[in-house]
Amino acid sequence: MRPARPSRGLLGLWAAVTAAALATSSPLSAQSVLDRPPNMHGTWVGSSGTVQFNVMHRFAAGDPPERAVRNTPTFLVATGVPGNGLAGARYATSSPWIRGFPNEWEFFVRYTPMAELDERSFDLSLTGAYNQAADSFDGQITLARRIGPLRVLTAGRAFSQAFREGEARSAIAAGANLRLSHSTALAADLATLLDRGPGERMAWSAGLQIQIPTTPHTLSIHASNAHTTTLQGSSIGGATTLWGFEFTIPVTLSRYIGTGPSPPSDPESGPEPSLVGEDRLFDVEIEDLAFAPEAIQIQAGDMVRWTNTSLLIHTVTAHPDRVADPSRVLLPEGVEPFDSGDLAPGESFTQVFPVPGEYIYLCIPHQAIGMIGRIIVTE
Ligand SMILES: [Cu+2]
Repeated sequence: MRPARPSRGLLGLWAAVTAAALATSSPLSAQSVLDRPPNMHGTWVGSSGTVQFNVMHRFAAGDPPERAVRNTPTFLVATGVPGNGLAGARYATSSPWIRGFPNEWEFFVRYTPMAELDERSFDLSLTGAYNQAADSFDGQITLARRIGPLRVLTAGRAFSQAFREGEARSAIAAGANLRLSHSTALAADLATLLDRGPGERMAWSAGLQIQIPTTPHTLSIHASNAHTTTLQGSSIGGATTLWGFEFTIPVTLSRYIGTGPSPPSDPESGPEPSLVGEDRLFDVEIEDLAFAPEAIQIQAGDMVRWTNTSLLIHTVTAHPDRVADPSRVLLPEGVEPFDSGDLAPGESFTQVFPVPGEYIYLCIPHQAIGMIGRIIVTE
């Protein structure tokens, strides 16, 4: 028998995470399977105004002679909440682990207080969840960091009532994505309950992760012995290998209800310009799915240099004819549109701004998920 442990600490953690996640500024971000292996949730948080919808299916052929194909879909719906948070639910079906409850609802809140995008050396993410089938409060802490083409993730998980069996249990997981190119990665992970019983195997997965060119969608084609990707479901493996895929669909709500994503907030006081001769040069970094800073204020005649520090291709585009929704870019009257064209990782693009006014530009490959920036040019 496994020792039963009190779950009060876990409940406390869950409450704290929930409260923290409901607390304040949201980064532009969408989920990409390039940043996480198939059975790990990663540290991504969405932007509010974007609804993330992910569809995962895993298949296994049954016993002969019928060899009926069993299909275990997991759906995820989530949206960013202010304060680097994400709130959502997973609905996982045909799970064999919770007796009498094959369909799991998992409601969760994620909070990522530290992110590499904010120039930290790692991502730290906390998740609190309620698994309705197991009637269990679940928690997860995830650490992730990038080392060259590798993104490494580790997670600790705790369940107040694992698999509805009346006991608190915990699990650990680790995985990595290896970037092969700007749009493909190999990924794998392993997870284990810390007190595995008979018939309870480690959960594993291995997959090819793909960013579908010129769309905000990513696709994972994978194999795993885990049936679902709830926190509990991804912590236990079975004897059969399931084959499957996951497709991620960010839906920008504001595209459908009018005004477009709200333009970036007021310019930050920084960055400090450098001098090129007598001209001032401001640097903007192009990160994974965001311009940093998102908004800057400069003076007429200043230069701005964008540098792609991410592993994806991006553009800097203020050209109404080249974007899906021309109303989302803005140029002062009479100013020539500009477009960097594709910027590969490491490349940069410089533009001079002689005309005062407000400029709103976006990234063509990631316009649907609100990758947008703003420049205020004063006299
Ligand atoms: Cu982009």
